[in-house]
Amino acid sequence: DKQAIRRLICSVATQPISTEAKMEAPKEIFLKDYKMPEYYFDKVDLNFSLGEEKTFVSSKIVVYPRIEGVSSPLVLDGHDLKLVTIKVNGEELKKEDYNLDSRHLTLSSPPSGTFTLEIVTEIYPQKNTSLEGLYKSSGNFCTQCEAEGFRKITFYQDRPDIMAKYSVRIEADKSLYPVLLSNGNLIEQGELEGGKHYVLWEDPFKKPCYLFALVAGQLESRDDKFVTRSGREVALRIWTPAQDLPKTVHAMYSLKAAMKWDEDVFGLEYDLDLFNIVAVPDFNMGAMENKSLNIFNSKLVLASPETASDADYAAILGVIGHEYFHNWTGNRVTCRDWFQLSLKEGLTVFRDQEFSSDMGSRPVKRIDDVSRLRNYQFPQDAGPMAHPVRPHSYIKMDNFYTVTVYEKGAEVVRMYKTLLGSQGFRKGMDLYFKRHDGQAVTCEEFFAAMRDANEANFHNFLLWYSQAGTPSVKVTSSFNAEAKTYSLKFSQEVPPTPGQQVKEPMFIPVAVGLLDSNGNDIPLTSLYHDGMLESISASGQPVHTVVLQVKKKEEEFVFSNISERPIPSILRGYSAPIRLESDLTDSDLLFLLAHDSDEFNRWEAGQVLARKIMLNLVADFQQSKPLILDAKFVDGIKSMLCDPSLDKEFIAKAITLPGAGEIMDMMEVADPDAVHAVRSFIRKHLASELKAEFLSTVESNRSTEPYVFNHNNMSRRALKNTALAYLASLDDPEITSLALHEYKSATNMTEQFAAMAAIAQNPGKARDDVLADFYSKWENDYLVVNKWFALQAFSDIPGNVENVKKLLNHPAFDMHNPNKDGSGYRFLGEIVVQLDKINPQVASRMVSAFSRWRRYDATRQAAAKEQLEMIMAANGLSENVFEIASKSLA
Ligand code: 0A1
Ligand code: ZN
Repeated sequence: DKQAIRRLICSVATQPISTEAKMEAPKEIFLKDYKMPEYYFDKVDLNFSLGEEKTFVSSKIVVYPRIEGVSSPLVLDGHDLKLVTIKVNGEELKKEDYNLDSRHLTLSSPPSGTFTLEIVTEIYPQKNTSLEGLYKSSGNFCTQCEAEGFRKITFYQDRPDIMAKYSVRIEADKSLYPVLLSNGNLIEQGELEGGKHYVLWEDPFKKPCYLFALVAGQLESRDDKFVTRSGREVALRIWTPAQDLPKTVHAMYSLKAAMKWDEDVFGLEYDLDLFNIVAVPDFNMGAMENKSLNIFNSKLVLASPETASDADYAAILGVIGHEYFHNWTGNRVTCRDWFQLSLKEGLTVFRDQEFSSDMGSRPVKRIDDVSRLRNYQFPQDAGPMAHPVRPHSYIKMDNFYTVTVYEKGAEVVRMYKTLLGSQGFRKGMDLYFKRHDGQAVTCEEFFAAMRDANEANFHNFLLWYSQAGTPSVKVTSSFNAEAKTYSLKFSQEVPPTPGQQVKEPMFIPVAVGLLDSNGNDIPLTSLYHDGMLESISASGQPVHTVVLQVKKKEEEFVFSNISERPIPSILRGYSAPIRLESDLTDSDLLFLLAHDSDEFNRWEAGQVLARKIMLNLVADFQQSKPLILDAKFVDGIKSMLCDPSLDKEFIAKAITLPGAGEIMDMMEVADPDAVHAVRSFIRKHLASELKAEFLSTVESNRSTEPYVFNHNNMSRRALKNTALAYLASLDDPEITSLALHEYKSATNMTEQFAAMAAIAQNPGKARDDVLADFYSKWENDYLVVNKWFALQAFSDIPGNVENVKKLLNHPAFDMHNPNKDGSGYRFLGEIVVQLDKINPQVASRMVSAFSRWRRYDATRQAAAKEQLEMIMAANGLSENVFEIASKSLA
């Protein structure tokens, strides 16, 4: 089509493409501006020639216009690329036929029908320190394309609604890169001249470019297989450097468990004959769900009893599951645009949470997930970076891989299940796949599938996607003995967040049970609501938990046939991501702690009580009053600790105090010193009052059996380690030698590390010695050394910043540490500026530590603000860091 080619409008490239291209003013991108692409890509053939200095990438793309016969400009994204040649329908374009700037390659009027576009680019993976696009990690090539890294590999419409079928040919030196991997099936391989070889991969499924992956290097695989329920045999391979292969047993177990679980619970089968996982040491996130070629941060693959803790084993199980589950929720059905990220992430986190629950203890998993939400997501939702589960705008998408999109997003998915029940939820999922397999869709489509499959009335549920901020719900109760009714009155408030001053009431599912005076669940029969009497037990079966649908700013529900004043168990299983305030008394809470059949709420009752106590003590501390701990609280903890009927991991959770972050989040002005002092005081007090019980807990939970990753054994270790940590707070030489004994006799990392951590609570020679010993044991295992470092970096001991600096010059930092001199702030500020030049994604994550500066006292505020301003003034700041720093100062 020579005519069409000649018609391409010529303009001048504004800037040469180079790695030093100047940053343009950061541009904010809005959801409301979404436009469908003018062109789609059908088939993409990529050809990589991997070299030591440069890599050539050739692409051949079949392009067709959205509307046949209409030609509009085709804008391709490209960043840090050197354009070598560009052809349309086989004809090379001249410089004047296209427009090239530092971020785009524009063909102003391409042919108006289907055409082929061929582009050759030159890239420099060896120089790529950002860990996005194609880069090198420990000598191997690997890729990371989500969210917008593919544009660093070749010119492309780098957006998830462009889905195409890919074939990938890779050629490279055979001795340096014996293994060459990409997505899909291996079609062909062979030798080439000059010591080179090549492979050809073909992925039969359409995919967005963010799911593209390539790996090349010296790797070996652990091989296994999985037979799907329809009888197809899938080859499973986990790739690592040869010496790490023994540490992939647990990852393989996790993968097979995930594959089976997705079949059993969601009826979802794997769709190719090969599934690869590659572990790389340099990776910005946890892992990535590239189609059939998942790439993982090594710490989420490699484990052995001696080097990985129970928490590591559990994280590996969860993340292997997460990435695998993305094959359906993310890959087969993907996102229309990046604002919809939670469509795949919230849903997939929900799925991995459920998987881990089914593989271990459901209540304990729920407790962990809710704690995480409270400690990380609540503060985000109350700070300058607060954004809805589906953000309205972003400068750099990388900054929106957040606890809000992931964890709050998972809570939103969980609410559908709470409202619809397991079967209704499954019907909704089935319909979602039936309607949208192979498509790039939005959160509304997920909502509609849930609604339509169940003919449900979801009212204003979609507000969960658009309103930021954690709703606050107050509930007051009253019992009417004559009428035998029990009323719960709810009122809700959603706090203002940046750009959203006024909020509408949300649709909040509140799961409620009522306990009688013996602690048993009262059968619930009917309730009055909106002037109507509604039956609760439609099937005639007794119902012990009912899900109230709170939709208005103020709303009352009245249970009938209640003959004694009940103790309410509200928000069972944490049925909505809200802050709940109730009129429960301390004795109600102690009663729930002892009796609630909902284990989550049992734990929660203890936490509510602990939070109350901690906040009161913080006030006392601030007024220099003596600190006194309520004896009833000590008794409550004691009875949990000594209750043989309880799950040990549950006990470990139930006797652990709420984190400092959670308490500061509830304060008008966060006071880290006071919270720290109060938390230490309570821990010490409990340890000294319950010393005998803690000691016997440690003793009775030792084991000489070899390490097994299962709930029983993990529970035992968790309880033992929690008891030891309490005891160590006493800073008593006898306890130190006990901990040292545990440290020396430990046969697994869980117990060895916990014993070291216990000793390291207190500064002194024992601490220095055990840290030195541990380091010398493990200095050759970087994953273990990372743990060793993290322990010290996050330590509470006085003067810790100097320790940390001295140690490794490592960027770790805890905003909660009391470092009034501001040296910690300067330390972090400098690191951010340096790191931003190398890896903007990680640098911007570190700036987030400053983002809640306004919550602190004047001295800390000044120190943090100074650093934020210093960062903003730095030369050549990345968009990533710019976005967080500027929003934090706004
Ligand atoms: N989709 C991955 C997370 C991920 C996101 C971005 C990345 O690079 C910037 C890497 C991984 C997941 O949810 O696991
Ligand atoms: Zn994910």
